[in-house]
Amino acid sequence: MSSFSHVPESPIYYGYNGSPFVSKLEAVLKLKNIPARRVDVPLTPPRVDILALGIPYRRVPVLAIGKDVYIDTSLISEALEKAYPSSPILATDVGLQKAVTKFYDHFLFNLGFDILPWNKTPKSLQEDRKKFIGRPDIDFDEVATRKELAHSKLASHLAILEEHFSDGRVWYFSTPSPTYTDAGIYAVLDWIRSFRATRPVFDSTVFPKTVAWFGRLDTLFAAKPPLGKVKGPDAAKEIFSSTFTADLSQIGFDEVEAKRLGLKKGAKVVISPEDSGRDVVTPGVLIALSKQEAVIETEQKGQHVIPSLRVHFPRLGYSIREVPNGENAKL
Ligand SMILES: N[C@@H](CCC(=O)N[C@@H](CS)C(=O)NCC(=O)O)C(=O)O
Repeated sequence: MSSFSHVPESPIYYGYNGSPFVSKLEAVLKLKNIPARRVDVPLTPPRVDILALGIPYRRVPVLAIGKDVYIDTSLISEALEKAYPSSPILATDVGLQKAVTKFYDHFLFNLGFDILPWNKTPKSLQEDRKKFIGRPDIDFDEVATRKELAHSKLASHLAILEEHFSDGRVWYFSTPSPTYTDAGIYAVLDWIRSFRATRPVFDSTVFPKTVAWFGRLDTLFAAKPPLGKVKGPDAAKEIFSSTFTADLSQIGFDEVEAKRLGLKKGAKVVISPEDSGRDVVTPGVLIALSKQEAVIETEQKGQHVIPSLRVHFPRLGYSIREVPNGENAKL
């Protein structure tokens, strides 16, 4: 990554307390000792401070390094590793780390969703999340009846972790310090543990090595200084006026993949997640494309012109499609 100026010392991210994916990012930031600052956004959209950047993407977290905005904890973590190489978290088995962490992101997040005490949540949140996961008829009372089943699945996951840690390793990949994978599994398990009913499942007599690994991370994170905060309007001002931009030549433009996708450089596209939150698309002009990343430049026209930013999406888990001519007005 290169730039016209230095990498900003303190990148800005958007999120709220209680989100396991925001916690995953915060775990990564703390492992890397990056003094990032958070813009607090509400639990449900609209999230005006993210929209103010010209980015409709509805999930959190989102992180900006200068004028480049990164989507998804997977790509955000890689971008942080490139921009802030000290205290590496992807120093070994990178492909395996990405695959394993994706497995835990997916299965443990879905499990946590089943364990969440939905009966104590406001109706408005329930309605929003039904839409978010694309299951308008989900019955949260029925989900509540599956709690014990979910606890049993959690025990099966902990059994796999126990098997993994049974050789006495300190961190997931036997590295000198925790990696991206430790951060990812820790954050989502910590979220699940926050639902009190799950506490007996984390039994140190049944899963001694796993509970000890969890405890080591609790201690390590408790000793880290807290991350900072910044207000949305100040964050937007700082992002728009930043002179730092990522070097897109490292991503390049993969013509073979572009052909497979039916896209050309400079095409007007929309990108959306393939799982949750897929009804919200982010429009822009396609400026870089690789097998792992797609970058669009936001193009905002209208009453209040918003300066362009570059928004980076992972390829896996996101779909890109060209906007037919007739729809161009929406960009
Ligand atoms: N794969 C995404 C998942 C992000 C995600 O699902 N975030 C949740 C919060 S934990 C979210 O945005 N939920 C809907 C919402 O808050 O509006 C990532 O790694 O960043």
